[in-house]
Amino acid sequence: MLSKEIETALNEQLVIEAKSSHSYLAWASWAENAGYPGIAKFMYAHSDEERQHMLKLLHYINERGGKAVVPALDKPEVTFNTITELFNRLLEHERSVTANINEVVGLCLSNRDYSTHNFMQWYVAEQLEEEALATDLLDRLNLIGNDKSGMYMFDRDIMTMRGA
Ligand code: OFO
Repeated sequence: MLSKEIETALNEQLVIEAKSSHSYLAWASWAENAGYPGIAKFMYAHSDEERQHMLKLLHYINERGGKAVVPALDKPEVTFNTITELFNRLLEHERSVTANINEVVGLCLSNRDYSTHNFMQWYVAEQLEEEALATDLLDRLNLIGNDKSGMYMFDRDIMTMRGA
């Protein structure tokens, strides 16, 4: 049985994952309209992954005797002038998700909830991967700069990448 404090923290994390999925969906649509089919495909795939992260929490909360709450979501922000700006936003976003996950992990330890601590390790590993990928993509974009053919290749290459 989950403690109230852990149940609340997990439900807050569920909101964050739902918002993530929503943001990636908005970014995908933005990229599609801006003429970047590869980036759009990557973002759509990532949006689906974030939804899975949300579902994983939802099932865990319910299975452990808590009540998962499906939240209402605000319209995500999509005001980018460049692809680099979009990926900077993405990295900043993932860093803030990691910080939230670390908070939940710390709370599990102080509550001696080792099962949830164990469950959360999957998210810790996932965030490591996501931040590493976002950093790598930003490094590439910084190298490309304003080079149009470089951007074309970036969009082509990202098409075959896993949505982090
Ligand atoms: Fe849920 O992994 Fe990113 O945010």
